[in-house]
Parts: sequence; structure tokens; C-alpha cells
Amino acid sequence: MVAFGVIASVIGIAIGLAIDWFPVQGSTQGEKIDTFWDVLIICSVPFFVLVVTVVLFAVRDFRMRPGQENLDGPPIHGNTKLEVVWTAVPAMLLVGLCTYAYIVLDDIEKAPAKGPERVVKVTGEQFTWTFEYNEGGKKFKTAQLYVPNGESVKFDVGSKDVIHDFWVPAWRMKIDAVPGITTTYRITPKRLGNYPVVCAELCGLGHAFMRQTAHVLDKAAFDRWVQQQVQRTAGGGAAAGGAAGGGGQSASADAKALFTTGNSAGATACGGCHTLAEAGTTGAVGPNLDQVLKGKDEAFIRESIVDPKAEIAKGFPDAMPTNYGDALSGPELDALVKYLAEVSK
Ligand code: HEC
Ligand SMILES: [Cu+2]
Repeated sequence: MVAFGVIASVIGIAIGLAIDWFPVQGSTQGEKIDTFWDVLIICSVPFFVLVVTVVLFAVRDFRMRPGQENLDGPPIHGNTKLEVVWTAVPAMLLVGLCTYAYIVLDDIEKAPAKGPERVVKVTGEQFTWTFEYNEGGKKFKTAQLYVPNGESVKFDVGSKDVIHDFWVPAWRMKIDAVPGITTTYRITPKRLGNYPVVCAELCGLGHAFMRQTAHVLDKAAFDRWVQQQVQRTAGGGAAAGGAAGGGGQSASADAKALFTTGNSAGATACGGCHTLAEAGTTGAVGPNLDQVLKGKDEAFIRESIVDPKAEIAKGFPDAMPTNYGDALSGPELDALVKYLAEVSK
């Protein structure tokens, strides 16, 4: 039995460690968390094997045989030594693992020893995330998350409505976004690339679509991106106004881009949820706009975008983001409404 248990434990641990449980590891915090996971596997597999082995051998050796139906074994009055052992060993293991977990948690929540730290304000709302930056005194908001590789970033997380949960699985850390309080965590990205941002708290009908992207850039690319955002925020109104007023061609081109990719001020792409033939999108979360906008006037379209809760389209969830009134500039909204009215005629 012991030999069986040892072999099964070794195989179990080997399988447990060989399985690729998680998405790519994208932060230095992730290393410690993944190591902790491996330790948990090493500690828990032998206990699982112990229990299952005893059950299997007991079933084989002590099962009731024909003619024994009415026999009962001798009465058992407990075994103090055994009970002490099976209480003390798991208790010690538990205390040990809790201590280790506490040390890991304390370590991954620590502020970096040197240098100022970037703070990004994260706001959840049904059903989108908005990220607010303050780069050298210049403030701006975006719908996608950008961070430079190798630099610690602290997230101040809040919510405008219900409880959400800010999670980038590749970074391993997550925390609830709770209305009325600010929760925080920090990570240091260690891998370039794009990773999903997920809401990990069921927050309403649009919960599953509350997904954006975290972009990890090298420092130079990040600085260029910040420069663009600062320019956009400073001159954004004028530039967009110019485009919208600058002839039908460019206005409709801009509106189409807005529809298919959103903007960087917090407006997520309409096309992810809506089908619109002219824009080549096939989203099916919300109504097919080719069909439902036929014959509708600009006022209806405008209201549907700015105040989607005013009228919920029949048969669809109340899942359209409610932040477009803020996230689209005046000219952007005008261009989008005009474009939709034209192409759905
Ligand atoms: C997360 C998914 C999602 C996104 C993104 C989204 N919508 Fe919607 N939209 C919906 C859903 C669901 C409905 C139906 C419920 C409602 O009426 O609010 C809807 C309704 C509408 C309606 C009203 C249709 C009707 O028949 O009443 C219009 C118009 C509309 N959306 C346009 C847009 C535009 C324009 C954008 C981008 C600026 C956009 N939507 C972004 C999900 C989305
Ligand atoms: Cu949410």
C-alpha cells in the first residue's frame, strides 16, 4: 500500500506540475503566485492519494463477503494516538501553507523600493472599463490600458454603479471594484504584448462583454503613446471638429472608424456588439442596425447611443455601455449619428 501510494503521489505531482494551468505569465508578481500554486500541488496531491489509496485497499481487503451479511466487527473505541496524528499533521501543514501564503501576499503587494510609481485610475461601470492617467501633470482618459514594460504600476480601482472586478489574467492579480471605495493593487509587467482585461464579478447582463485590452509596450513606445494622448486631449476637440466639418467624405470615414474600433477616450467599438453591413461588422449582442435603424431619424439614433436605457430594444439584454455621452466628443457623436442615419436608410 505504501509503495502504491508513493508511486501514485509521484506520478500525480509530475502530472500536476506538467499541466499548463494558466495563461502566459506577464508580471513579476505572477512568478511568485505560480510558484505558490506549484507548492500547493506538491502538498495536496499526496493527501489526495493517501485518502483514495486507503479507500481502495479497504474496499479490496475488508469488503463484505457472502455469508458475512449479519456479522459485525468488534466495537471500536477510538484510537487517541491516531486521532492526535491525523489532527496535528494537517494542522501543521495548514499553518505552514497559510504562513507561506501570507509572505507571498505581503511581498506582491509591496511598493517598489526605488523610484516614483505610476498610478492608473481604473473605473468600472456597466459595461466597460475606463483608465485615467496622470503623466507628468498631464491628465487623460482611455478605453484601453497601456503600461510600460518593467515599471511598477499601481491601480486605484473604483466603480460607478455595481461591483465589478478588475482582472488581467496574465498578470495574475485581481481585485473588486466597489462603488464608494478605492481598492488597489500593483504589478510590474515583464512581458511585452496584448492581454485581455476581464471583469471577474458577475455585474449584469453585459458582464461577459466587459473585456478590453492591456497593452504592454517598451518604454519608448509608451512615451510616444503618452505624447499622442496628451496631444489628443489638448487639441482633440478642434481636430475632431475640423474633420467632422471637413466635407462628407472624411466625416463618414471617421464615423466608420469610430464604429469599428471606438476611440481612445473610453468609447468601445460598436461593431463588437452590432452588425452593420456598411462597416463590415457582424456583432450579435445588440440589434442588427441594418434592420432596426431603417426609417429611424437622427434623434432616435442619438438617444439610443447617449441614453441606451431610455428604451431597451425588445428581446435584447440591457447591455449597451452607458458612457458614450461622455466618451464621444460632440463632433464625434454628430458624425456617428449622421453616418448611421445615412447607411441604414
Ligand atoms: C457591449 C455591447 C454593445 C456596444 C459596444 C454597443 N451596443 Fe448598441 N446596443 C447593445 C444592446 C444589447 C442593445 C439593445 C438594448 C438597448 O436597446 O439598450 C443596443 C441598442 C442599440 C441601439 C438601439 C436599437 C433599437 O432598435 O432600439 C442603437 C441605435 C445602438 N445600440 C447603437 C450603438 C452604437 C452607435 C454603438 C457605438 C457607439 C453601440 N451601439 C455600442 C449593445 C451594444
Ligand atoms: Cu463588470
